[in-house]
Amino acid sequence: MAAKDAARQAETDRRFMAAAIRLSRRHLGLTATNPSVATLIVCDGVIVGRGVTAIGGRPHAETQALAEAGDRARGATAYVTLEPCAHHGRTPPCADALVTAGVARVVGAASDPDERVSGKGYAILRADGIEVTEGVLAEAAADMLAGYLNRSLKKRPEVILKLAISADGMIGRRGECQVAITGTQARLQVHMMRAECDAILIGVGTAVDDDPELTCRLPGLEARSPTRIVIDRSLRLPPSSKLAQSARDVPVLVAAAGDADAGRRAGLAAQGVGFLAVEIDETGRIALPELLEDLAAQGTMTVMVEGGAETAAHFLDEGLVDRIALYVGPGTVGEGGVASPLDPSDPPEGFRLVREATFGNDLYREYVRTR
Ligand code: AOF
Ligand code: ZN
Repeated sequence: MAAKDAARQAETDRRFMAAAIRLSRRHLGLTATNPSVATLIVCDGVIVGRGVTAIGGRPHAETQALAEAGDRARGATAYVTLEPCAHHGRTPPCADALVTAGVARVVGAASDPDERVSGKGYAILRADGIEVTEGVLAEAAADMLAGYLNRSLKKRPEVILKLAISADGMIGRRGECQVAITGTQARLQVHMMRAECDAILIGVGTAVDDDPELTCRLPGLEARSPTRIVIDRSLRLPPSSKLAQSARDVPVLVAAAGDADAGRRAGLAAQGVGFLAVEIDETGRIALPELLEDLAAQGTMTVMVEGGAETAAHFLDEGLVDRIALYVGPGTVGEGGVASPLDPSDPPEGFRLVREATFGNDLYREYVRTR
């Protein structure tokens, strides 16, 4: 291929892959234990099939895109955000489906670390004479698949710490219910983040002080509320809290020590609250690494930590935060404020800035861990 044609092809590949990555976002938080993956089938520059991993994880993206494309898949190019699977799981291998459909070329973004796939998907395609281009927009795809890749490679979910900080460096006022730090746009944005995560986690102090619901309340997306987890060593979650009261509608899991009050445990269980088995570390606190390992083993890919200062500091101190979503509001809290565990003026050590935006009067900065 002439250099100019190759450059044009690379540009076209990036354009379609960017569209596929955007499509894959649609089912983030809805496909556990599977990743949300997207496929586009492109014939003569026209998208003739599109698929995103179905809610609940199956069918996979490729089979849906191929079904929509029908005969037009023959000789076409397939754009896949994750290497097509190679294993006979609960569905037949997507690599085989691409071969059978007669696609001429497959363009992939991220490789699949799942040991049943890991290079075998691309190998099946190549063995059949399909042209394969790997790694197109690999970084952007890996960012979208961060939860899945984290769970596969580190055996724990991606931990996203969300912090809303006032201009004077506070995250709220002690003993008081929710203090408004950010405006409407930022709050809507946080609800979208909740929709895209598998679980949302708070310390019991926040549950007692703020009595939050932790649901996604965006119009039309109410059904996308993630599982709510409370770190609650001594089982202080009030049965009258919004969390306990709504446990039958949206799951609530409490991480409490084994010796916590049996009566309270039974009462919460009767309300529909579930419990996570936990270990206690040498500081007397719930051991977070083991808790995260257990959550990953159950399929959780992303956990959003939403409060409060102590819980945020605990995750930061243990080096368990992978991403920080930081909102800085224009107002001050003043007297009685609870100081943020992070200084909003300094980039957190060991993190790099990946996104910056303004939502109304609030500043948004997103950081990911560098190591
Ligand atoms: C794909 N396309 O859309 C997704 C894939 O349990 P199974 O049989 O559904 O397989 C789960 C594995 O499939 C998962 O661990 C990951 O490797 C891959 N996900 N693969 O070809 C998709 N979601
Ligand atoms: Zn598959």
